[in-house]
Parts: sequence; C-alpha cells; structure tokens
Amino acid sequence: MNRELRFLKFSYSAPKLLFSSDLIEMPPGLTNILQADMLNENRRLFILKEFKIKIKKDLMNKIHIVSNRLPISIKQDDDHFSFTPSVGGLATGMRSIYKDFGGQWIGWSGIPSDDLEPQQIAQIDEKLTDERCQAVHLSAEEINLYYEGFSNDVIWPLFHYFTQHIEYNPDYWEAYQAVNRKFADKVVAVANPGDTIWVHDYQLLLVPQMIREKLPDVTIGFFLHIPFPSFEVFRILPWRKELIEGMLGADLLGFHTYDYERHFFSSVRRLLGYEVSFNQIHLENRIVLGDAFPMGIDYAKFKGKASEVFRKSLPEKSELHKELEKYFLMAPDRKLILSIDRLDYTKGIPNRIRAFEYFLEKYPEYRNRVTLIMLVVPSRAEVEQYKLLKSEIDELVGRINGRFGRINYTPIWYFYRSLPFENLIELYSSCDVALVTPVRDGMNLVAKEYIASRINQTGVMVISEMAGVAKELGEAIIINPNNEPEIAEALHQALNMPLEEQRERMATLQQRISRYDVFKWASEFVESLKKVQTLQQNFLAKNITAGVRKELVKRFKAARKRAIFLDYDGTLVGFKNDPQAAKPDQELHEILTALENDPKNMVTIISGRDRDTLENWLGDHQVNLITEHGVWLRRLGGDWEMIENLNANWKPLIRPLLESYVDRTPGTFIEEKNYSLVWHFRKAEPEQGELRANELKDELHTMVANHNLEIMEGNKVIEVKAGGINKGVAALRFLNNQQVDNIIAIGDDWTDEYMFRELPESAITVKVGLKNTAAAYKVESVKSVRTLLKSLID
Ligand code: GDG
Repeated sequence: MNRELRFLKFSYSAPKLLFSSDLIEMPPGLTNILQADMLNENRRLFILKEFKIKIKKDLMNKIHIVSNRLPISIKQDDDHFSFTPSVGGLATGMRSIYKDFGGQWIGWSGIPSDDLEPQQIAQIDEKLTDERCQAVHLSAEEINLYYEGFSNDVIWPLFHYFTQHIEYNPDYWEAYQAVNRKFADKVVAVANPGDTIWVHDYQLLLVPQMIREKLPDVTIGFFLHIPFPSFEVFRILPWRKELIEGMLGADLLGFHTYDYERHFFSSVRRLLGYEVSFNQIHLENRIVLGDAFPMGIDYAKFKGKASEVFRKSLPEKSELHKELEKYFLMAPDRKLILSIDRLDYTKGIPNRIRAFEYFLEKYPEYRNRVTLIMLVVPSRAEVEQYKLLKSEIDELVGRINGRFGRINYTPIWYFYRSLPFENLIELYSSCDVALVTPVRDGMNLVAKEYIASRINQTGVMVISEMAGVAKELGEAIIINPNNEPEIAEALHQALNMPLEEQRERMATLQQRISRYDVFKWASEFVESLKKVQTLQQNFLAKNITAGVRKELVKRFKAARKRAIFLDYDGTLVGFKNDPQAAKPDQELHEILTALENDPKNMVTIISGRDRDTLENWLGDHQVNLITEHGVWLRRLGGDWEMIENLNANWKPLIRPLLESYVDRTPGTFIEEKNYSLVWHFRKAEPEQGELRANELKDELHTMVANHNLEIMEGNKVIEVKAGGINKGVAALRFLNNQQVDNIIAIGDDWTDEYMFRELPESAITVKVGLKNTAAAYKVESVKSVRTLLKSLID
C-alpha cells in the first residue's frame, strides 16, 4: 500500500483527510471545536495544522540506514561482549535520522561470524536490536574477499585513480556480489513498502538494485563517500556496468562534489546509453536523480570541545597539551604545522614530507622555528601496499629529522597511532597551519574539523585541490599535492600571513562550514529523497494503469469515428544509429493493418521524416501521411499537398554552418528534407554532441530570426525548418471539417508537444518517455505503445 499521506481536502468544513484511498475521519470532538462559531479563523487554522502534524508523525514511513559497519563497535572479551557507540561523522549524522524516523541501521557487526557460537550471535543480535541495529553476519573469508578484496583492493584504488594497485580477482567480485546480496536481503526483511532506505558507500554499490528487485515500493537513496572517477578510469574495470546498474537501483544518488556527479553521469551515458537531462537520469520506467551534498561535520561538537580545552587550567590539561604549551614557552616564535590522516596512499603523505623538506631547504631561516606534527593513524597494516607506504614514510621522516634536527629541535614530530578525541582537538587548536595534501580524497573531514576548532579564528588552512573539501574552502590556500615547490610556497605564505588576514579568512570559512554541518547534510539528503518521491509520483500519475487503459479502450470502442495520430521514430519504432535502418518491422505492419481494417479508424502517421522515406516504408498502408513536421500531407488515396506555402531558398545560407559542425564533430551528419535541414548527432561522442548542439543552437538563433525559420530540437537532432508550421498546426488542418468523436495522439519528443497542446482537450494524448509533457498520459517505451495499440484493436 502506498502510505503517502495526502491532505487533499483539508478544511474544517470537510473534516476528512485522505490517506491512500482511505479517508480518515477527524475525531468528533475536534470537529465540534472547529465548527464552534466563537473560534476565530487563526485559531481554527492553528488547530488544523497541529492535527495535521500529529497525523503525519503517526503515519510517517521509516528511514533505514545501511552501511558496511554498524554505528556500534563490539568488543569481545572471552564470553563477554561490550558495545560502544561510534563517534565518527557518519554515525553522528545518521543517528538523528534513523532514530527520529523509527528505522533500523543495517551493517556488519565487526566480528567474523565463524569466531562466534550460535548463542553468542543471538546474544549480539538481541543487544543490537535494542539499539535499532540489525547485524549482517559475515565469515572471515567473506570479509577477506568482499571487504579487504573487492572493496579495498579494487574499488578503493580505482575510484582514487590508483589503477596500478587494483587486484583483478574474480573471487573478489563473486564475494562482493554475494555479500551485497546478504545486506540487501537483511534490508528486505526489515523494511516495508513505503519506507525509505539510505545506503552508504563503495562497499555496497550493488545493494540499491538488489533491494529494488525485491521491494519496488520503497524509496532508495545512495551516498558515495569517495570520489567517482572519470569514465576513462572507471571503464578499466571488467565489472563497470554491473556497478552502475547496481547504483541506479536508487532513486537519489549523492556525491560530495559536482565533479563526481558529472563523472557518474558520463559513465551512465556511455556504458548504458541512458539519457541524462540536467541532474535526472531517465531509465525506462523511473527517474533517478543525482546531486552533490558536501558532507559536513558536527561543528558544534568540535567548537564546544575546543572552547572547553581552551578554558582548562594547567593542572587540568592533558600531558600532550602540557607538552605543547611547554614548547611554545621555550621559544615563543616557534610555529606548528599539523597533518592528520589514516595511513593510505591516497592521502599524499610522502609528497607532503618531501615538500616540507624542500621548504626547509629553500627557507633555512625556518629551521629550528617550524615543526611539522604528523599524526598517521594505522590502517590495513598487514597489506603489502600499506607496509611499503609505512616504510617510505618512516624513511623520509628519519631522513629529514637526521638532516635538519638539533638537540632542541625536531623538524617532524611523527605519531603513528590514533589519539583520543580530546588530544585531537588540542592539536587542532594549537597548530598555526593545517597542511592537508591528499592526492585524491572524496571530501576530507580533517580540514573541516581544524576550521571548527579554531575558536580564536587564527590559523591557516593549506589544502589540496584534489580533496572534495577544496571546493568549499575558497579562502584556504589551495595547492596541487604533486607540486612540492608550490606547497613550500604555500607554507611560507601561511606562516607569514598577518593575523588580521587569518581572521578574515577563517571567519568566512567557519561561517560556511558551520552552516552546512553534518545534520544539515543529512536532512538535505532526506529532503531531496522526498522530492524524488514526488517526481516519481508525478510520473506515475500520468501512467496508463490497467484501470486507465480499460477506460480509454471503452471510450475508443464507443466512438463512431476516430482520428489516430502516430509519430514514427521513438514512438512506433526505436531509434537506430542510422535513421535509414528504422524500417517498420513485421509486428508494426500487422498493428497498422489491423487498425486500418476498422472503417471507424482514420490513421495518420505524423512525423518529421521526409516524404520519400515514409512513402517507401508505409505507402502500401491505408494511412494518411504528414511529413517534415507538418509541411506535407498525403491524404488517403490523394496526392501530396503542402499544408502551407513555404520556400526553401534559405538552405544555401544555413547548410555551410551545419557542414562546419559535421567537420568538427565526428559521427554527425546532415539530412536534407524539402523544407528543412537536420544535423544528426546520435553517433557523436555523447558529451561532445551535446556541447556542439548547444553551440550550434546559439549560432543558429541569430540567423533564423531574419528568415522566418525555426530551430527544432528533436531526439539527438537539431533541425532548422521553415517557421509557422508544426505538427500541432498540421493535425488541426487535417481535422478541419472532419467529423470525429475520438482523437488519439502518441509521440515521444518535443515536436509532438505541439500536437498535444493544439488538439482539443478531449483528445487522448500520450507521451512516450518520462519527460515533462503537455500530454494527458505517459507510457514508458515503444513496446508499451505497441501494447496500447493492440489493446485498441482487440
Ligand atoms: C572517507 C573518505 C570522506 C583521524 N585520526 C584520528 C581521528 N580521526 C578522524 C578525523 C576524521 C576522520 O577520522 C577521517 O576522515 P576523513 O574525511 O579525513 O577521511 P576517511 O577516513 O578516508 O573518510 C573521505 C569521508 O569518508 C566522509 O565522507 O571525507 O574523503 O575517504 O573525522 O577526526 N579521530 C580520533 N583520533 C585520531 O587519531 N579520535
């Protein structure tokens, strides 16, 4: 059942609410109050609003979260388990969402299931259920192949452009599919139709589609926390198609930045051929939205902790904080640069150290005065790639400390461990410069956390342009992480930046980061999910359901004379790369013959095609032909006539321009009709085709105005034609003086919209495809047009 609550008739005189198909009666007491004469209008509206909110809350559908790990970490001590809530960014942002909306969190427990007895699993499940969590239990082998293998040794390097680190292991792929299926099955067991499901990250790319197959009536959102690479990189993967098909099971796809979003769209276009218009992907029977939602942090938490740390008296301070204070006391003009990352090749740690070395070489006056504090959090330490990275870092740090160190000066303080939250804040608030230099990073929350922790608004942020966060940090110093001299210059600029400038920049950064915090991020995503629901519902509203079809057929059968207008390409036959290959097939011939055989039917093929082609293909049928978007008409048994007198003397003027576009855009060609010229770009490389089409339209606009011409944008074509004539005008002229009591018009592109708009309101107008339309109904595809026509014949 669709649990969407619709307040269709909401007034106190009609005290009923529509919930699905059921009307909910207002409580009689409330009705009496509302109808009491003494109640003033404002009060009445207020009571209604409250009631509306209450009902909405009661009936609200749930939002479930799905991520690789649950937001609770479980530790095992012999037979005893301890459960600690995670404090990471995602857990914080999501907790508000899934608790408020009564949902469940589905994820891996963190303990291999083969290490557990059945009663221990039951014990864990019971405790997690209390926390609204559902564990997906995975064996050590599954974790090894799905998580360490496909997720971290295939998708992670691929999506971060480290293709040399990819392990193409088919066993990984098998396990990834099987484990994604496990996650999806768990969701299906927990969710109900009408619920919303928000899936997170690269470990679960196939889950949206797997859920949709079993639960078509849920709304699915997916957020990718890492970059989505350019098509040229993504295409390397043997399983690239399957991955995007999996993602397209969602209704809304979220990325940190617009760049990742457009890379995704580009892969969708190239690999699956779906049309993308603005941020909508048009699948056969659904619309998928893509959008950028830059993830934020719990700003108040960082700011609050930084103020707390700042207020502490010396004895209350942590050991680390005391050490830092001592350092400044010993040499007040000393400066600290901070970097914090997980140990990972994407984070650009070696190039950062080399850039610091370059800085000390180039600016010897800073030796003894500047220290780089480098916190590297251990990660995947057993994997060869990471071991090598660790040795490289150890070696570089050793080299620089050996080279520039003094008895009382260590250039790099290197911590290879993780620190408690409080220490993290102490580092953020004590360091003059944050140096964040990933070679690729989806977002990078460390940068935002540094900004939030600067309560006195001093401090300078140096950030890599390869981190998603750089898009939001215009006031930071932005560097290319592979350009060591540039990083050194940035450090020099940061260390010399006047306090006033630091404050100005920091204040703007803080304003921006505090506004779009993790809660705002989560709620914006959920809001967009609601918008997608509406979009899908609008589409469904025009859908020809079984009931609607029955009604249409009834009207059709009852009519004495019917006019049937059928567009050709994209309506009766699918598009082909070569337009001449779109000949009618056997099934279409049969459908047309059956329609023609009923003397009550008057069938007209109304197309943008030229006369010769349509006459060749359909000349033997008992149909009327309207060609070139309404220029020519051939009534049944008659000769070709022009609907309006037109001239073609403008062609030599326009043709050279179109030819220049053919020359510059491989795969495109010109079609010449009697009164129009068409530039086809279906076979062009998709983005280049769109780009050139826009350029061409621009150029044409200035030319057409002087010659009473029109530019028509069809499906992958730009057509220039004589003005004043279109399918709408042609259909009306054709109908002139005809006695018809039922009109059906079916078409797919915007040239057919003229027809939908011009025909009388009683006409049954049908759009093929998902785009906005003036037609009364929509169908999904050529196949569904044929089904509809067959039902009229039967
Ligand atoms: C992925 C994407 C994207 C670090 N050291 C300690 C510690 N941390 C915390 C930081 C920060 C988090 O870890 C690291 O987050 P990042 O965003 O920097 O990086 P990834 O872990 O790679 O995250 C990334 C993110 O997902 C979110 O979408 O931004 O691009 O790769 O919150 O504070 N926390 C504590 N001690 C430490 O020693 N307590």
